[in-house]
Amino acid sequence: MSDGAQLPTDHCPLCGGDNRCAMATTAANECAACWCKSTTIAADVLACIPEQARNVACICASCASKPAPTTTAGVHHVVDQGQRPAVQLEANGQRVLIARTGAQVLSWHTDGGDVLWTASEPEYKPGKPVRGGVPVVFPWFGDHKSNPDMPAHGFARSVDWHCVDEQPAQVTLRATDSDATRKLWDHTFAVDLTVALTDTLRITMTVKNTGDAPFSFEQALHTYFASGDIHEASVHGLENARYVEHAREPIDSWDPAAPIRFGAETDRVFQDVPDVLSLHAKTLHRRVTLHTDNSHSTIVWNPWPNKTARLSQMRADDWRSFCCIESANVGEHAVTLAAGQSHSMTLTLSVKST
Ligand code: TA6
Repeated sequence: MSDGAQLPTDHCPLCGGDNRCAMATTAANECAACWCKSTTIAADVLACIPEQARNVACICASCASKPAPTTTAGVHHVVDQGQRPAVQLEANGQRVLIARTGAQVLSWHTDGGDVLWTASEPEYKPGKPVRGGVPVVFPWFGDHKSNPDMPAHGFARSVDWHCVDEQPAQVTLRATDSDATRKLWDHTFAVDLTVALTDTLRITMTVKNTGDAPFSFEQALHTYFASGDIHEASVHGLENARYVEHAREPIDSWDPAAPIRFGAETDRVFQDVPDVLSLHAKTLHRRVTLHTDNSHSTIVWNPWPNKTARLSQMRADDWRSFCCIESANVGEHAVTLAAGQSHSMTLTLSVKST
């Protein structure tokens, strides 16, 4: 299959046998539901079909009926809502969906619902982040410091990551430099994102300098949390922390010694932050605790209506139901790595009904 020879269309690409189409043998549909017309075959099975064989030769009835190949317990290679390659983790009745594009955690379903939030008009496009879940920000945060043509929040959330390790209900995805990334940021690197699901969701971002010169980078796990009614939500743990407000239309005044409540556009970068924060989503009867390791910055963001109107994938009232609490190292806490050095930042999320 690897020599690129023209594939026989009358043989099953999986077993080479007669490929009377798996679905054509059903009474009604003449191949209507077969993978060559749609993706009704389990994604794990589909993933075993060489790329060049897809949409060329139908797989035969026996291969189509085979159970998906054995995978690591709790790890399934699937497709996301945009038919993009993704990985689903399952454990303790919970499931997490991670798109390979950007290694973006898209959802974390628990018995209390999705702890993460997705915009109302999401776009699942190749090379594009979905607005929601946990976009990975690297190697710079926000707008590029000197070139407005550069992608906001860096390029990591837009490139294709690949799976380098699987453990029960845990996967590690990796992105490395390429001609395209070196045009934007002329360094060689490897970034790993390890996502592990137990009764918590743990995300570890490890950056390695694979070059021969030092480099500095900023990073964030830009987590969108379902907040319930944002007017009733509060963020705890950042009391009296040093911050800079970046909102264009911020609240007139607020008490920095009190938990954060939302009454206007909020876009605050906190520095020297504690390792434990929490979101109280009152109307969801939910408290989410964020434990971090090696994260010295936190950004708390809600766009309020006027900025929401300027954002992609959003419906006008989306601002009412989410807030971002982003575990990060930005600004003065940007990280510098010598050649061959690595740095890891970990976010562990736990959720409790209240
Ligand atoms: O993290 C807060 C922030 O920098 C906001 O200013 C807002 O721009 C948000 O990120 C979303 O950025 P994005 O590029 O995903 O639209």
